Amino acid sequence: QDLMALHSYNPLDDLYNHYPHSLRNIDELCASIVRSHRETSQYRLEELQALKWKLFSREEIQAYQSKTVDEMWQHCAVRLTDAVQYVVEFAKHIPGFRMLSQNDQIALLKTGSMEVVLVRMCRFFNTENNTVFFDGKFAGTEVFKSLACGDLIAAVFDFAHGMCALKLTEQQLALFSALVLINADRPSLEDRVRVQRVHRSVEVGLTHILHRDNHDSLLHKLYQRMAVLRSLCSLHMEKLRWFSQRYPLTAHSLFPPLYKELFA
Ligand code: CLR
Repeated sequence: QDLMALHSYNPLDDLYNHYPHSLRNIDELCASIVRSHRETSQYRLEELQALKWKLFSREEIQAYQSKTVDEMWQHCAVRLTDAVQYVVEFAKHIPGFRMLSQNDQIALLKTGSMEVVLVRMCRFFNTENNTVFFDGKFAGTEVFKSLACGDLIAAVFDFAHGMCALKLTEQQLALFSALVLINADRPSLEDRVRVQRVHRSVEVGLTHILHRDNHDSLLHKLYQRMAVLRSLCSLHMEKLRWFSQRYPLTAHSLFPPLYKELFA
């Protein structure tokens, strides 16, 4: 419904008309976000490209499939938490993020870090065979069978596929990740106005980069991906509640503390 409004609103117009002097600041903001993304992205694209066809063997896949539900959940929770930790590092180096209160930083990470991990997943995804880089090799959905949440896995792979189709550059991906993270609609924020202000400046930065890259039409598509992200993350939370109910001991004592802190 609001998509038309979104489409016609260009934050750059505001900027060019009223604050031509702040373009330099926007460039600086973009540069820090891109640097932070680069320094926390774990693997460079060339490295991932070189590993692209390193697939799990039939035996290795069988070993994953014969893990118990709670063993596999624990294993994936550890991997996810590792990825989340890099997102926390990424956030800390976004200029406006550090200026927020600790409460608000945590509130943003609680709901946003998983979304950013899923955005980043497209760098680790091979669309030619629908596999994701996991535990050192590329894994298809069948590797995650013993988690017993096929619907979530299918939706996550679908999302990665859709993100890949947008063919974002590393800079666009960095700015989009920051935009996803700094969202004034998250629950339990103390200073929404301040978060909104940082959000706006990142939005201006992303718009600026897309404009420069001659790709203005991407903004609309990126907003659509944000809606899908929200539904994926609530599905993740739903699965986690289901799991914790069935395996309270694993969830309580074997999940990484950061995973529990952010999602439980
Ligand atoms: C995402 C991008 C990060 C590196 C990374 C690490 C762990 C990966 C994750 C990526 C993508 C999603 C992933 C995850 C481990 C398990 C998880 C493959 C590539 C799958 C979808 C299982 C989720 C299970 C939960 C329900 C516990 O920079």
